[in-house]
Amino acid sequence: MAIGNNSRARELGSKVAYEIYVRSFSDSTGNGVGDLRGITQRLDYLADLGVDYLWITPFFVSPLKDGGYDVADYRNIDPVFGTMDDFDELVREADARGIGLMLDMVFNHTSDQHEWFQRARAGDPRYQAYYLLQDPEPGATADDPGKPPTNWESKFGGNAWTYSPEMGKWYLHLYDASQPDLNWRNPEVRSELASVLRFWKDRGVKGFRFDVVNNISKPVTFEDDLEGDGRRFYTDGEHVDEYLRLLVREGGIDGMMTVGEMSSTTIERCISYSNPDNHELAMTFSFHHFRVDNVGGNRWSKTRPDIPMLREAFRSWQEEMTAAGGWNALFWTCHDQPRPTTRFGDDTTPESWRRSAKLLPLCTFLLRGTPYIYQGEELGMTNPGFTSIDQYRDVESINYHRIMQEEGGKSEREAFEIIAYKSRDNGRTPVQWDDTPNAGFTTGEPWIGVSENYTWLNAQAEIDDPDSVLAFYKRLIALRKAEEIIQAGDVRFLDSPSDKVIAYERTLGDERVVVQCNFSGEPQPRIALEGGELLVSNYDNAAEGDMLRPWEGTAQVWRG
Ligand code: ISL
Repeated sequence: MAIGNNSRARELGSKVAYEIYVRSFSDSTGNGVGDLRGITQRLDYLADLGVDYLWITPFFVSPLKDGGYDVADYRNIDPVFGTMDDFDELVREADARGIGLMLDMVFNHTSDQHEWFQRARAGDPRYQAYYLLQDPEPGATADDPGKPPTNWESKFGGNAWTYSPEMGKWYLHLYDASQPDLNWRNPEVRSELASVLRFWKDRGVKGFRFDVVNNISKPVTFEDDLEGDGRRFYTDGEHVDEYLRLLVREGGIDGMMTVGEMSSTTIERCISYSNPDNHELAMTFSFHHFRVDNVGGNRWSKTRPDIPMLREAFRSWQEEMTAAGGWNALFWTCHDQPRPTTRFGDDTTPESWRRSAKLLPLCTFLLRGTPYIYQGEELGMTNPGFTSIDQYRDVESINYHRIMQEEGGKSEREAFEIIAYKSRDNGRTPVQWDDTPNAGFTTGEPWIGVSENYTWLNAQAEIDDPDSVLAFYKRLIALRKAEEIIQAGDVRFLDSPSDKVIAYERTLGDERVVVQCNFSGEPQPRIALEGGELLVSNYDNAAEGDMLRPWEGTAQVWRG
């Protein structure tokens, strides 16, 4: 093991985080939107599950064009989500249960409703220097501003520049036009953002998640991308490490629980961001395992996941990050992805649903890193099976539904099928708490529809069932906390006996754990090993003979 820092691995490796997409978690007021008090009311459930940290998605003042990732005021809470008193109460109550809060810092961009952008728009040069503005070509008018400064594409579709007639300038937005990118070259921007961290740390926050933080360092001059959508010019830019170190130092958060969301990144860069010697972040999220069901590299496509590719994504990130002292966040999904049971498992029969909803965490919880559960995943929640685009709320999904038809030559139905499989809203339907109307999420009209399967797939039904997906998550969390080998052991992938099987081993001293996972509904060959005891399985008994059963995951241990 090359890390040479076993105590850090034990510390980070013994923790489990849980992501709350606040709008869809639990509504305490009946206005149809989840809120902070809703979280407080569910803390006993979360404590019983056994998680250590709650990453809560943005609840700051926001016009909610992008679900709160468009922040208009970093220091105040949007009334739709509650008040500062609600927040303080949540911190206290979570603390009393040994749970720390992690806040989501959206520092690549603000909302266009943020005071900084409003002032920039009104002509204040000090605030214009907070954003990335470019002059238009000569002769530009409000009606005809000419060509945008570059051909870069916004991640949500369309050009990444919008012309502001008030300023007479173009501004860059890697996301929606209502999310102007901040200018991190400006030291004032950097210190403003560091002070936001201190503000929340002083209120008792225990950690932070940084949104798309590897996109903060943009080039000095902007040029067309003749090969792609522009991302190669701003992804993992020249100064990201330096800016992160500064932010961590000035924000006073070194050594805290931090995770950076790294979009289109590399293993090499993530080693740098998460190696403790660099005093940047504790760990990183990367998305390579979400590429396994892109057809021809295109995310807006639908196919079953390619398991050898999935194995290679896990293998390379696990082995290479470990070898160089990096640390991975382990996750199957988040608020930007469809439900993993539908996507990587099989939710078409009750049996395959239950098995595969347990296989997925078994496969990742025994890897090296810190697991993140996304709300409802621990229940095995599925894509909702919406039937019309009117049921979707997400700006990205609605844009791409149109773009696929206008530019991709798809019929409405073809475009819709892809949205129904890949849309972020598939993971944003309300958490299914019980079998009462709206799944116990709200007494009002939910902001987005509830999946119809809530009548049988809900927390209340699973809490009392020892064979439930929920019970299995609890077991895995307890196992991770009990076993040093899972927290801190080395990791090595084993040759797969079939292209549907992912197998790896963990080792620590003379202990060894071997994990084998069958990502299919058919029996698949397994690596037959002598001796060892069953550590955990999603079947009642150990696999016998040389086959894994449908969706079987098994871990065996040798205690040296
Ligand atoms: O959402 C995606 C895929 O559906 C990604 O491209 C996503 O935009 C990317 O992972 C960045 O996500 C983060 O920043 C976005 C916000 O919309 C996402 O919710 C957030 O997780 C802009 O702030």
